[in-house]
Amino acid sequence: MKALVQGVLQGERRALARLLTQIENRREGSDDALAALFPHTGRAHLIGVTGAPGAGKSTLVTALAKALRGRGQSVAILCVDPTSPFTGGAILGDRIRMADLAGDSGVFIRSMATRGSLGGVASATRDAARVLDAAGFDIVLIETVGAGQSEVEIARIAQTVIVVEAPGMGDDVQAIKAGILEIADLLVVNKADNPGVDNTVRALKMMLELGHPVNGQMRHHGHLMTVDFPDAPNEDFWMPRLVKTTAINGQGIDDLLLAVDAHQAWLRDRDRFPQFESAQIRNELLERVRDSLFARWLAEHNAEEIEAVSRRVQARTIAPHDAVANLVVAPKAQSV
Ligand SMILES: Nc1nc2c(ncn2[C@@H]2O[C@H](COP(=O)(O)OP(=O)(O)OP(=O)(O)O)[C@@H](O)[C@H]2O)c(=O)[nH]1
Ligand SMILES: [Mg+2]
Repeated sequence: MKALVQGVLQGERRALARLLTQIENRREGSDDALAALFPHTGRAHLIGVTGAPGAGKSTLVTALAKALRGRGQSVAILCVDPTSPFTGGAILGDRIRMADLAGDSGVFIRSMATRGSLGGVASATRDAARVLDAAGFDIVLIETVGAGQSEVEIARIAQTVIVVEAPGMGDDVQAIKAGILEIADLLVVNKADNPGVDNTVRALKMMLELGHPVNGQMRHHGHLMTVDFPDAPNEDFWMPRLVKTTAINGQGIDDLLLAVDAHQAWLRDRDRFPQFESAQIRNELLERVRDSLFARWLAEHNAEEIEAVSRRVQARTIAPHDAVANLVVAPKAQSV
């Protein structure tokens, strides 16, 4: 894998593709390869693009990549599909859609089928993004379907998070998943050529204003109220920007790019990148510690043991809380 690492650092596409596969499959030597690349990371701007299935994320990412290429920036696209049972088809669709980017040496497209991947989607995505970062891409666009936990995990990886909505999906305020707006730095209402776009924009604007402490206002027990922020002046909150796009014809993409730039400048001017990175690293370390302790625990306990304890819990002879205490503390021979 050493040769692959060298190849990646020299910008060789084949080496990059092969190393990503090796790492995705957690082949022996993956960790060493990642460690060798790590000093070369931290330069790319990572942009997460998430949202409901079919909102137009891939189309938007393609349009965005074209616009970035137009400015001379190199772009890597990472499509993460953690949930879809139609993974093969979805990836094929994305490939066809993104075909107009093919042949451009400044663009690299990669789909990750992370279903059942060891160590989880977040860490697989993080590793792949790091390889792309080390390979020297200016921008790494990471597309994931907003399905539960994954969009929040992306927010921890990307510096800028774009949440994509489309008319008919976001009109009903209840339909907007709690939490997804909270991670949005930029909110895109795509398919602006469809009817109902203004309703969607209005609903989202309202939600954004309710959810963010701007203009000295914040939500308190569900009520909008005016408060002072002595330690946190208003300009220290990034108010998510809302951009209307029609990804299929490129309308609004320039505005979106300006909004991306504005967010980046906002982070840079406040020297937020180191802060962001240190929080991210802390998260990662805690996640990895948790995973490694759990892996160790699993290796020390067998299925029958766990089955036996779960039967005792079901029979009400022991409470779950005590069962766990025993399982975690007791050495294998005498557990519970
Ligand atoms: N009318 C219209 N259709 C669009 C627009 N953007 C995307 N579409 C269409 O919407 C469909 C879904 O687009 P995708 O880009 O695959 O959406 P996605 O969010 O990546 O979908 P998944 O990855 O499957 O979740 C495709 O048929 C696109 O051509 C748009 O701005 N207007
Ligand atoms: Mg897609």
